Amino acid sequence: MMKGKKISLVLILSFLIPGMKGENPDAEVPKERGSSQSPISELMSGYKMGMGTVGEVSPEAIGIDPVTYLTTWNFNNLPPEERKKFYQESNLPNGRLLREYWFYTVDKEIEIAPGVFFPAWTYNGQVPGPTIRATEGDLIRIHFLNQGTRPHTIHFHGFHPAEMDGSMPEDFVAPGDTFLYEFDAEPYGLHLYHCHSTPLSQHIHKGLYGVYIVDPKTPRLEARELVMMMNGFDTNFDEENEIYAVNTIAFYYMNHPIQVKLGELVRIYLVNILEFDQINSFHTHAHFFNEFRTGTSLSPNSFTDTIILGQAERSILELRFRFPGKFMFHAHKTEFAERGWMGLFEVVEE
Ligand SMILES: [Cu+2]
Repeated sequence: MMKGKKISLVLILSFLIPGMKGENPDAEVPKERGSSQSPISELMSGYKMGMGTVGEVSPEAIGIDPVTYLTTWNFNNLPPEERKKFYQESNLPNGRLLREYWFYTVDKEIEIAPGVFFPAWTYNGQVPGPTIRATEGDLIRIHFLNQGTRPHTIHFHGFHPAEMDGSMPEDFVAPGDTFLYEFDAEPYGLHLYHCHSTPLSQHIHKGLYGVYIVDPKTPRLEARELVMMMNGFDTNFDEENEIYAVNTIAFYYMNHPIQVKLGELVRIYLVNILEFDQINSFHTHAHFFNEFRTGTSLSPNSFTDTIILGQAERSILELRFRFPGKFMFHAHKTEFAERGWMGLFEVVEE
């Protein structure tokens, strides 16, 4: 990183201060910017400009492959027999659909950048936790078992009775204990869940959170759908984050670009759970998106390329890519981007 800053500074100085060029009459005249033979590309060749990490994380780094996480809800990444252990659907006599989940908490070390390990608290061994997805009006039932070492809960955003809120001391589930959460899936939109045990900042930033999607009864348009949780990690426990990411692993989608098709409708379920920092943001390069804040209306709130979200704020984003190639997306808080919250879409023609 420091090396990059020095190179940039020298380049800027040489372009801005005429005297610097005059000192060396034999120096070649810099070619036009954008030329493949320019001094910039020579200097930067073989240098990643801080856009990524060296090395790779292990396949089991966060309990789920971040590429798989993008398109996984209701454990649809698991083979049928394995999936039944964590998710089952059944029809109730009144015609409603019951969606049952088996969740547990467990302490687990995860790898958030190559060689950077974090002692996480997890739902079902993964960070973020498993994505829950229902249709408005379904009945959701969650069998919760605390296998961790601290009292935990699952606090859902969305409508539910007081005894299902998972936020008061009497709601805390002690290690080894169980609790049954049950509530209707409403309102339709994009929500989240997280532990609400105390101290809350610790229970959240350690990794106990996940995405909760409620689809409207009339489905949204068919789209390539992607789940993204903006998060961060305080690796030295000074209540400031050292690593920032979307879906936990720093720069993962720089090294593994998210494949999308030219012209197809892409829908992003974007949630911000970042602890300690007041805001997070999301920016797409060269393309604009419709933003549906909290996903609770079918009319977009804005058409833009950058949004800002506080903790627990979330938006559904819809866009179509107009050009093939690689396009960055990242926090437009530069510090976060440089510390891992940066990725690529790779737009391919069919
Ligand atoms: Cu907790």
